[in-house]
Amino acid sequence: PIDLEDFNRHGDINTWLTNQAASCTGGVQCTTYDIGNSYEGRTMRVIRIGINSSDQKPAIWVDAGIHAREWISPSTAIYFINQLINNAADATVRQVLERFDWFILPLHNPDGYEYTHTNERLWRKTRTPTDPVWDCYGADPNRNFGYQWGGDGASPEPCSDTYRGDSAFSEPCAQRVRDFVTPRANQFRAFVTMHSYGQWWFTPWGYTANEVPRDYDDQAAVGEVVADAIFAVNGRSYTVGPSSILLYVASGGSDDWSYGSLGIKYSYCPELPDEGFGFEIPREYITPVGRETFEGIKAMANEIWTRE
Ligand code: 0X9
Ligand code: ZN
Repeated sequence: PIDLEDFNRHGDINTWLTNQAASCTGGVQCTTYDIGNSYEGRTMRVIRIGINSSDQKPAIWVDAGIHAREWISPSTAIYFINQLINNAADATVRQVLERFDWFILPLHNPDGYEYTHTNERLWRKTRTPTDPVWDCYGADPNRNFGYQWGGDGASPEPCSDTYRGDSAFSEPCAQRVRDFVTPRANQFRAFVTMHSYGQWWFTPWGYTANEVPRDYDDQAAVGEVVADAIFAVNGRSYTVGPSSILLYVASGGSDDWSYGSLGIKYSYCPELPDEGFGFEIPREYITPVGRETFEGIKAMANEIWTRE
């Protein structure tokens, strides 16, 4: 079993996903998809949650844990899943389940995540061997996606923490997400990939600061609705805008890919809070951060629904 007020291990999270899916009641339908394995052979498990689910229903994609050390991101995805399944009697939860199917992958990079539990708390990348001479491991999965891959802010050096990988989608985890999301792209109204830290609700582009997307005004307006909803819960302020302008230029991110390659208009890369602890935000914050972010994402869903 997992402890919802603690950070959990990959195997326990996967078992919990299966058990949660089996326990869905009250008209809520849950399905799990094993979308493939990581480099070290760990199963990547997605859960779909909705009311009157179908392959045509508008859907929202949420993934977490693409960067291994950003533990508050998977814990927040787990908070979402628990609320969507076990609090579906709540009118606002029910409404977002009626309007959208929710596809949630709580651990995009399970090899890196497990390594942060067993060996090195601040590991960021995957665990594929990259340089036998220097004994380096891992590519940055958020530099490995195939839109503007290899551009600015992504290192060609295998030992770098922002190594882009040998080629676009060289990392098994990035391939699995690509192969699962691409055929469903028409269903997805939003793509949200959760990171930490800094309290930003990033919009594209990541790869360039020289132009903003054609849809930027809509992307930013929906982002501001999210920020307001988050602020209303615990008073934490988020800043909305392109990561390339607010933080730094970085190419090959999954948010740029979902928008640029798949055309999913509302593509976001939130950076969850740190409370001054950086990546090592303590477990006491799991519930408050989960709660406020869940309010934010419900507000996002409803704002998108209203606009369509
Ligand atoms: O650098 C990243 O991948 C993200 N920041 S983090 O501290 N979590 O590593 C920001 C990514 C923003 N999106 C793109 N650059 N596409
Ligand atoms: Zn990150």
